[in-house]
Amino acid sequence: MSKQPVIFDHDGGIDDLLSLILLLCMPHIELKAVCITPADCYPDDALESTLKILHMFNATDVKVSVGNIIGPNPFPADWRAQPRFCRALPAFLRSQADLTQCVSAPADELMRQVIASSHEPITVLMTGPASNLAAAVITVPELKQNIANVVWMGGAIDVRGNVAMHDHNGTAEWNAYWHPQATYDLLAAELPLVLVPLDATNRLPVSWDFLEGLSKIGTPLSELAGQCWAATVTAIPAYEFTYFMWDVLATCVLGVDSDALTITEGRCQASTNTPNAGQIWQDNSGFTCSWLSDADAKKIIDYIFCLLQSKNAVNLSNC
Ligand code: AGV
Ligand code: CA
Repeated sequence: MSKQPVIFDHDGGIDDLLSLILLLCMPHIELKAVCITPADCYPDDALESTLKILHMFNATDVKVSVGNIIGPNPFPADWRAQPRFCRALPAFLRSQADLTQCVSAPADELMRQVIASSHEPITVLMTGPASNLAAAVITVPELKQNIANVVWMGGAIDVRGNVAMHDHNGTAEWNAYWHPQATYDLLAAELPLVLVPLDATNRLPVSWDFLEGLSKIGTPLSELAGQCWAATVTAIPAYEFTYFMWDVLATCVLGVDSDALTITEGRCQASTNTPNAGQIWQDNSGFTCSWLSDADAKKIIDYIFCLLQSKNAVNLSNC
């Protein structure tokens, strides 16, 4: 069976890095490129951690680029600094960042090149704002024909959002809010899109039960993942500040049995203005898309635990 080619566009958060690890564990996935959106991170941290994770998996052929599109609504600085913690872990310090994997073209251009040159329609997984893909398909609409599907962690459809700003009514999710125009443009492109909104990710908080289950696996990879997730628990237990497996769930959509997922098809609209910039809601006159309206947390966690027993991390002997 041939592998499914994938472009991964992430924004360097702790769960974005965990998502990269899980993606590299999936035997049916062939990662072609990693695009970094400088959103919920500082891009130097995100680039170095990305290259080091690729090295852990000996993924030397994967091209990497940092984007230069900046949305109008910056993430809080505390959140952007959080993933620097991963850089300080011994397994990251011991790993090597191969800068020759970086291309000089910005991330939206790398995306165009990789989509256009793919021998079969490619999947785009996005766990940060949608800016790079939106720019790529607006400038070169023919690319749409070579996109098999798009999975995007973004939106809050029938639940409240997670943006708490003075000029916002709380209906948006942060990835959609960082660059509301890109959110609108992505929906308007009517790609074969599955949104992974807060409706589904709310099922997967990083709980103590989850961390205890993870601690029992005992592989170098599960230990490393456990250390990364441990860095998120200072957010527990206030609801607004709970850390969820937002991006990790979106990543699992690429590989978990479909009976773990409830996907709803419909039409959605997105706002680009205050007070609800970045809100995505169901609207019969909106754009065709589908979204993960629910997820079976137990099946997803079993799948994550299974992936973390992968032998793919050949350069990660111990932590
Ligand atoms: O809204 C979820 C998105 C995901 O892509 N990000 C974090 C995930 O990578 C923003 C975010 C919401 N709440 C946060 C976030 C928090 N408490 N800390 C860091 N980032
Ligand atoms: Ca993210």
